[in-house]
Amino acid sequence: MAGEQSTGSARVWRNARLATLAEGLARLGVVDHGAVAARGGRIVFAGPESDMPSHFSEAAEIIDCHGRWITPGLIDCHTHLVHAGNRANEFEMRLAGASYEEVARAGGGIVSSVKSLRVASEAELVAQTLPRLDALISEGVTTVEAKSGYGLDLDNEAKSLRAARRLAELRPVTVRTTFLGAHALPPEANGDKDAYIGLVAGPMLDKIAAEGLADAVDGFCEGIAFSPEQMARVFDAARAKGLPVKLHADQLSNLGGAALAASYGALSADHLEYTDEVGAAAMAKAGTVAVILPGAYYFIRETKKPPVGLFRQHGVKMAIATDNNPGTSPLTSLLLTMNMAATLFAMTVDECIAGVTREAARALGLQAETGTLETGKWADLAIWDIESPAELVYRMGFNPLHARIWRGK
Ligand code: DI6
Ligand code: FE
Repeated sequence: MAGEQSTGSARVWRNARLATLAEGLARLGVVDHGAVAARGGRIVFAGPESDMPSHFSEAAEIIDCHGRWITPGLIDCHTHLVHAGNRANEFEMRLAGASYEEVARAGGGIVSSVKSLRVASEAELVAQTLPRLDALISEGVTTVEAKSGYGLDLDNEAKSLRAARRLAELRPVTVRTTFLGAHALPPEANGDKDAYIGLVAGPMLDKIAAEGLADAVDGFCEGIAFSPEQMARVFDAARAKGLPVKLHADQLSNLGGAALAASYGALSADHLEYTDEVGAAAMAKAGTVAVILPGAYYFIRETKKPPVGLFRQHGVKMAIATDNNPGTSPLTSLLLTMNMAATLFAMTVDECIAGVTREAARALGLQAETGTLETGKWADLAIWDIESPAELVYRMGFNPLHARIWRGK
């Protein structure tokens, strides 16, 4: 009986090659003849098959992986997945020569997505978002972050976050929600950014925190959005609620966003094309993860690359994400995102794979739960029909996923 207790309903994936991504191991922590065992949704063993306790090989449900590779389930740590409609029209304007900032200043941009989201019901939002979520899931994503930021008033920001929470009830995936009230100025604010920030940091955050709708707080620190001082007011309010912060920083210009985020101990600073050495050093000191978003860089044809070399030099951890959003990154492939990070920013294969697993978990504050194949973590796995991990980064538009396991199933 004791034996049965200890095996419970364990499942074992054997005869596999593992990229464990365990911290501090060289080259993705590869195990050539590996096995993973899970029970109760958690990993109870991951390592060489010859080291696996024998009770797992005796009593568990055993899946032969025939030498396939297993990585941690992928994590998309920065998305604006919940949105309504699309902005293909603005894409055409930009193809005809307008810049992203020009489109935004002409009343398009984020505000046009706000109009679409406000007239959509929560159910409609969920229905429009599910195909994007399914696209991510089909490539092995087991955790996804979803921001608000297209509601820009209390009811619509709450609606957006509720829709994000609902996704996790409809699909086998972990959803982390982020309140991005400070994304853009809504039309009814009549240009008064300080007054709007007062709402974001006051009644909006009060209600969203009270309802437990957000796992973190984010903002857009940029000339076309909010100043470092305004973002600091939002971060002070988040801190008072015990919510971690992140920041869209230095995407189109250097306002010192990375350093600001670091000074609040932010989980991550994201985009970072214009971040300088002061910002990189501050992030390293604070343990703030750099979230690299090549989809947005590509789609708005930015030419300034994020300072990946500086992040390496200073030991800043780097994650990679889709930034899925209707304006600057209508991208729902984390595999393609890895290829872009490698091709556009010369990130290595190992950096790319760590960037969508271990470091993406860190960017969400989930490093104790997911992102590596290690005992105690959620049994979130992706099983791939590949001969080497480099293939995950190398291909463009091909999906070699064999199976995806979320919480052991
Ligand atoms: N930076 C971005 O790239 C997205 N948000 C942000 O702060 C763009 C969002 C949009 O254009 O809808
Ligand atoms: Fe974003």
